[in-house]
Amino acid sequence: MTDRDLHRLFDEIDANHDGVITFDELMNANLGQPVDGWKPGEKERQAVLFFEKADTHHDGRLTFEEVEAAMTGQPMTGVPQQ
Ligand SMILES: [Ca+2]
Repeated sequence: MTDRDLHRLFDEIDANHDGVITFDELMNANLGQPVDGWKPGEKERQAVLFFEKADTHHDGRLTFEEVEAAMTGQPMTGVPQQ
């Protein structure tokens, strides 16, 4: 994923375009193809895991920098990509 892809993804998830992603925005985002084999509730579980991992400020919101660090710091597992 390039930096440009990441910005596009961030904008897509940031539904109200205030520059931060809330958990609700993450949950409501259409993250593309469902992942094969995900059980009901798996998206929620993965979203919680991703949010907890990415929210290094622990303020309940994800900035672009937090998302970037989470996405590039280690390979994404489970969260579907475009
Ligand atoms: Ca937002």
